[in-house]
Amino acid sequence: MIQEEIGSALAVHGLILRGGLVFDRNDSAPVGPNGGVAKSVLLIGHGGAAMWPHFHRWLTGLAAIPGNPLDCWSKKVIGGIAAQAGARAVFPSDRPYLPFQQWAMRAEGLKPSPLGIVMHPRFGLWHAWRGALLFEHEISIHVPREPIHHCDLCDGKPCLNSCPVGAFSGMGYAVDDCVDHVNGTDGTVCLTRGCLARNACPVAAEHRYPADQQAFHMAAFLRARTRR
Ligand code: B12
Repeated sequence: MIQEEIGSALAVHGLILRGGLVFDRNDSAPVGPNGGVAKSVLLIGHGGAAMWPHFHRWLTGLAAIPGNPLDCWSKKVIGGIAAQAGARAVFPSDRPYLPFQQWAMRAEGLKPSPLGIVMHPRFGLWHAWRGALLFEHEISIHVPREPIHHCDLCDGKPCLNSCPVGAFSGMGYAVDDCVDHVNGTDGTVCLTRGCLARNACPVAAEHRYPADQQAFHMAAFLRARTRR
């Protein structure tokens, strides 16, 4: 299966190929499909809410799913494509955590926003990764020219002034303050409409997730934090 075919298979589910990289000797590359060390990886994710209707349709009518249903859907869809492509699929929620953001920044030439979430030139903060395909051979990778980093051009940085408990600062992300707030009675807006800091970003507002998707991710994030 060549990369265009993988891209077409993903598009049916609202997913996209998000570049890739050939591991170098500074990487502790994971194991590939045949048990050897992987030589390369292709990243898979979504821009904006494109995958949401596909996931939602799949979820509707299913009995309760243990764990995060989005992880379950990602494993089903991407696992199937990996099998056809002769690759090993790995996922952002796999333990121990794989450095998805670091791989992705190299693959697409991206940089983090002040929130820590990686900024995308087209989708702003409204994108994520759902999996990756590992290969034991080198694949040909298109290396992007360094894209615009919107945060460099953003004067007011409203993302840093919009969290009700100041969880985002130059000191990093105060996860416990965020979780305590979102779990409390004053956190209803964050819980139902999504992170206020992320929503304050003026970039790519047209790709902002719909309210039900934002509420889904916030609930999943709280569950992940509690399970730790
Ligand atoms: C653990 C984790 C968390 C932890 C935070 C850990 C921390 N100390 O900051 C918790 C559960 C709190 C969390 C929260 C969120 N996360 Co998170 N998280 C992860 C996860 C599963 C592992 C990170 C890791 O340890 N990687 C391994 C190390 C070696 O790699 P690294 O690149 O150096 O990782 C560092 C960063 O990823 C950072 N980090 C992780 N999440 C977040 C979130 C924020 C806001 C910040 C500042 C930093 C941060 O912590 C790591 C260690 O320092 C990654 C997926 C992955 N496998 O990377 C998603 C991931 C980083 N999270 C993601 C997202 C979107 C979120 C949320 C915004 C989810 C939401 N609600 O929609 C929230 C933020 C809360 C909010 N206010 O909205 C996305 C980021 C997408 C992007 N565009 O960059 C990822 C890549 C998952 C994905 N499927 O794409 N997350």
